[in-house]
Amino acid sequence: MATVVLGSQWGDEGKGKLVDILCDDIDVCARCQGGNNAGHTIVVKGEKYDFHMLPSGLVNSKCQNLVGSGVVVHLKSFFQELETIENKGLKCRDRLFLSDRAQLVFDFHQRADGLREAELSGSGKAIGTTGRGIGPAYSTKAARSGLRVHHLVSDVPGAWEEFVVNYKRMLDGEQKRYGGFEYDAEEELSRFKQYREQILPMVVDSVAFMHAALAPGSNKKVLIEGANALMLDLDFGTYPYVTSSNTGIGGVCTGLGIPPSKLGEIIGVVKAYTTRVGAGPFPTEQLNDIGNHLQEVGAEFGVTTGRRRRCGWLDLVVLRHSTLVNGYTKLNITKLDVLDDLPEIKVATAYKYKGVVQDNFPADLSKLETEDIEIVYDTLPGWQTTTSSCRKYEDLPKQALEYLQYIEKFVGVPIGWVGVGPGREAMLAPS
Ligand code: 2SA
Ligand code: GDP
Ligand code: MG
Repeated sequence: MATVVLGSQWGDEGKGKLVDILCDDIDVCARCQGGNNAGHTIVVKGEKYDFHMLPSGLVNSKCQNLVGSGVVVHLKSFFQELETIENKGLKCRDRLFLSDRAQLVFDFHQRADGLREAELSGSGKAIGTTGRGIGPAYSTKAARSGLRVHHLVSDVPGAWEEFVVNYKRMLDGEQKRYGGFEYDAEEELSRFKQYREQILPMVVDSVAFMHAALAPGSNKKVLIEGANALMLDLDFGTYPYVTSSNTGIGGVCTGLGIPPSKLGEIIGVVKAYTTRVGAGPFPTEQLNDIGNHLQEVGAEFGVTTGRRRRCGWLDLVVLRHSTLVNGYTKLNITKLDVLDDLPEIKVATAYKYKGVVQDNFPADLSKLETEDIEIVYDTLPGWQTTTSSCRKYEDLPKQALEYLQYIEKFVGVPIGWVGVGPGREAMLAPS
């Protein structure tokens, strides 16, 4: 059975750190969706690793890593990321695999991403994407005009010529849509010819790869690393202020070709407060000293774009919605230490619309923008002492334990881990 790690809020909960810790005992780590929009930071013995498209399991030298079929792959960034990690002393190439069904991201997808954002910003509706071409690449995939890894590496006669024809058709489509921007197609195509040789040894049929790893008797332990988070899910997040993949549990099955019956533990990673990067609703956002305090103490900057993250209180309405969709069996609460100095801590427990409690997170985001919406908070006492040096769950201050129990009780899912710092050693597990 595969263990799954998913973001439960708007991303950057600290998924990478948990994945790294679990990978100590994992044989295969797989990414199922997203692309190099993600940013997963891992800190090992003071050394920092930032992963964007590659699985965080690469830090563990015994772990094989798969970029699954649901991922959109910008090959230039793929190789740059690989080189950056290898320069830190990790040997990766012989244990990194790429699905033959993964979609390719071209530079024109990134251009289209920027041009669409510029278009939307005219009406104040820009999404605040990472500019990595994620939306346009998933759009060409859904429109059935995209190119996949197998198209690039095919040895069928005429495959390259066919690749070029389809590439030009796709580029032409984007240029028509965005007013004929200048573009050096020949340069990109010649690069792709080189990438072909470079990726060939890594390309696998990921369905066969995953099923071999999960086969009874294979004795392999598999972990699936979610990217982004449920509130950025294309269907269940704050649409249209979302990314273009299914970041929830659905994306795990569709992005790897494995059935739900192969899924074991589903771990929801929950930041002890909430952050969001990019535009869109954020009911518990604190545009005040509290928000600034969380941003500064939590060092909340985007790992991919360097953008300042918006900050606010923990939103249990969001967490309940996320739990319903993803079916967490355990939670990892992270960055508890960031709350250390606060005299009191608030958590949102309900939204009221026109005075009536809403049971679920609304699909209609405009409700959240009216004066008829009220965010109901509960206030808990802070602990005002440092937790970052705690190395046992039981050593956490009483008020911190009560805060954790409050979350556990509200969502009805046990806490398996609590983070009190960025390093591997700063992860506590209740006995
Ligand atoms: P996109 O680029 O099309 O996926 O953007 C759509 C929305 O999804 C958000 N998004 C993210 N939110 C949080 N973290 C992400 N990764 C980076 C990080 C972000 C960064 O780890 O810090 O560096 O800015 C991520 N990726 C996508 C995005 O902000 C849009 O709201
Ligand atoms: P991800 O996208 O979910 O993997 O999260 P990011 O890596 O984008 O952001 C989480 C940030 O918080 C990273 O810089 C981590 O090193 C850091 N981090 C993770 N867990 C903790 C924690 O428990 N406490 C503190 N202070 N930092 C943490
Ligand atoms: Mg991140």
